[in-house]
Amino acid sequence: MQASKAYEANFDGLVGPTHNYAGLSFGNVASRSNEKSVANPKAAAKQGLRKMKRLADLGFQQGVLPPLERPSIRLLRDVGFSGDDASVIARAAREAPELLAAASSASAMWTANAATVSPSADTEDGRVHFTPANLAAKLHRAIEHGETRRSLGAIFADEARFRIHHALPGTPALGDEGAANHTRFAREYGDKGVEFFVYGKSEYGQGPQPQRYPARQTLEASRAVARLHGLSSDATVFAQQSPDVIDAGVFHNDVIAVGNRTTLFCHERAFVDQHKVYDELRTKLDALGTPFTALEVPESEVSVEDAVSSYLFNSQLLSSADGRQLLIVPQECRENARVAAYLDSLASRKTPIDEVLVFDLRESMKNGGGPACLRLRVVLDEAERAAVNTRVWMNDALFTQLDAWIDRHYRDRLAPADLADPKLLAESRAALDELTTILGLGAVYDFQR
Ligand code: SUG
Repeated sequence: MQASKAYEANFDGLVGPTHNYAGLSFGNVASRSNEKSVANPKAAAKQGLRKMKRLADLGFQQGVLPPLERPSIRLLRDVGFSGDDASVIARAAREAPELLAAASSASAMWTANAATVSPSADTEDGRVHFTPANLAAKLHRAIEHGETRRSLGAIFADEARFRIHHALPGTPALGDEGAANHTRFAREYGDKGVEFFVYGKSEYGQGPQPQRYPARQTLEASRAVARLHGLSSDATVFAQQSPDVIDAGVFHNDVIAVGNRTTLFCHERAFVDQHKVYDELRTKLDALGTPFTALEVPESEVSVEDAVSSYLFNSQLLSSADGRQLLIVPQECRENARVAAYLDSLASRKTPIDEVLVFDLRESMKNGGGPACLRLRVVLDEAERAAVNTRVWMNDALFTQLDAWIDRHYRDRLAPADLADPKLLAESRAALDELTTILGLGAVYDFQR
């Protein structure tokens, strides 16, 4: 049977007005090394918006996911600060600035961590399944999933086509970081595919563990998501990330590997028993009549350290309508001589990558978020695409509206001390209030009253 035509849509997170550098992510080298530097939320939002626009202009299906309401007054009240909102912020700034920083993070911009998504071609009930990630490893991220679920519900509202689960219980045994640790292979997007789940450690099983930095994703969480989505065991592969690379700063699999259709682009040190992983992927894809190519980058050409500093693998691998494969990389890849040489050599090698496009995402990169972190992939067939809230698709009009909206509401400078400024909450609420109308989101924000 011919599968219906389907597309991979990318939903990028719009950077929120509180974007800042608080050093909240131990194990994420960029986050820690830029701690307390001054951020530019306006530039951050515009850099992300320009990526969305360019990819939409190139003919890709590009959607927008809204920021969450930050600072989270709810978190600050949950940890015991009381009084009116301004007093809550003032007391938190005085007594627990680290909690105020967690409550203020704009981390929902990295929508690769918003959820894991399985297309309808893979799921038992034929719906697109979403499981918001509990992000249990970090406080500032663990507070995202409830609001993320509301946003997804406002965009993928048709319950006959979309199933939005609750996040897994937020405990270390079930630590889940979403699509950053998940890739899907399929011949055409609408065909049944093989879903590839990568975990950092098993809570109850055997296996090596990182020593220096935390493994955020567990095997138990990955298996739970596959079960919830109704995926079959002959079309799923679970692989462990090398503990050594986690210790070198690879806090999510998408910092060392990216997959698209029949291609896996990764570093040679990405996985435990890497060749067994390829074999299992190849065998399971072969059973579906789907070829598989692993384009592996050796340490001798690009070290893990180069991969972490340049984010070569935090790239988007996209199939254009004419069948060419594009690699979307951050400009840090051009600034690293070995990575730049590798990318330049692609043209003369026989690889599945036909073209490389470079983007300035400096503001997000300084927090460890490259092109792939900023997007959530959702494969949709025509009917599913038509069921998505139409206002979130990027086009000239939406770009112009959002660009002006950023100009109206965003600061161009946000230092850590500014998080204590009670005006930031009012500014942020005013921005999101207006965004609700622009994106047709209904009552997605409750403004925590
Ligand atoms: O969870 N950084 C994020 C970056 C997430 C990147 N996502 C993917 N790889 N898919 C994180 O570590 C830093 C925030 C700060 O330090 O202010 C932060 O949360």
